[in-house]
Amino acid sequence: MGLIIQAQPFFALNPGNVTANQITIKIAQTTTPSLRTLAAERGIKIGTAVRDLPLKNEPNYQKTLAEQFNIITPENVMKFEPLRPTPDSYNFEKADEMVAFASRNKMNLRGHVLVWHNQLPKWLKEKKLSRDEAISILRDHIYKVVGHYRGQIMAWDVVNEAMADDGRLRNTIWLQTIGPEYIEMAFRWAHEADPDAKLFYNDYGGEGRGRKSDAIYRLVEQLLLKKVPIDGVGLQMHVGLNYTPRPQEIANNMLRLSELGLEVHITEMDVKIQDGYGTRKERLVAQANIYRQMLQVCLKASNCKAFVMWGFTDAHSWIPQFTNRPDAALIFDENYQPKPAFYALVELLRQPVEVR
Ligand code: 9MR
Repeated sequence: MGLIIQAQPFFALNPGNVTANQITIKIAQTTTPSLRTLAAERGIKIGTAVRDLPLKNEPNYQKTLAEQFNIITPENVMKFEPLRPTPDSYNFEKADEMVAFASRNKMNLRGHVLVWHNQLPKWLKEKKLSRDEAISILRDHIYKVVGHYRGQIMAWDVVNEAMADDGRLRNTIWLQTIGPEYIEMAFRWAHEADPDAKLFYNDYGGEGRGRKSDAIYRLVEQLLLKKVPIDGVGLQMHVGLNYTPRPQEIANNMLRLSELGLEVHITEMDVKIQDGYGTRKERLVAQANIYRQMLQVCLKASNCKAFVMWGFTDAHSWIPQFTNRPDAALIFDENYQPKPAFYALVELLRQPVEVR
């Protein structure tokens, strides 16, 4: 009986206090295989964004994270601003802690993010940069950061959100100072710094078909024609009960990217419920269906290798702060209890491949 309690990869959701003779029955009723075990059997990574503070301070956060996921993305600590407090100094402390946590728990990492227009340090935003200066700053940053983590990052989000919603390149500091070539430069520098890391272009709003996803497709197609080292496209998947791209369109988009030889990762999935209809319970069921559908699309696409959510507990999600409204967009509630969305993912991963 003791063997059953300790058997990995199962974990007790509500272990309770039971006597030795009751243990087998109790555990059988309340254990669920972990997402990471099931995902590994399906040949994909399942993951989440991770914040430094709860990782440091909340045992439940650490425990659930280690039990359930086999890939993590630092939510903020690898961004330009925290890593580069001054032009001449780098601060890797928090990011190093996360990398060490991943290593201890046999998890992979998605590095996030090398080139973005947000979360840039004040010294950089306020500086009047010549093209050469901008190139030098960005190149040094990429060499230094990717070099520091060489061999430890499975995939880097090299360029993030470079496309505007109208299908033109977003007018960012990098476009203004360097010009559109900043994108290919960034990929080449990242590849030089870590030839084994997979290099991704990552964006939101281009999951299904439409102007933005077509523009992203053309961008990566051009990069490949120029022999730029790019391995994949990240589909962020910040969606809500009222606006979720149709699964068939996402499948279609994944297929055309696979025909270019590119991988796809779902990189930042969450499902807002604040704009939906019905009781909370009904919304959580609708949310579970969306999570299920999106994982299903990924499982069916031969080039979809990772399914990463933008957090896992409603206690730590960017959405309430961003929308200024309460929400519950993730798969565990604020007390780290699994929600219908968690069970929907487990159930889908448990199904034999043929019936999916
Ligand atoms: O979740 C991140 C939040 O904590 C930060 O305040 C915010 C700053 O812009 O960035 C959030 O993460 C974003 C990610 O890096 C890129 N895609 C969109 C994510 C949500 O805004």
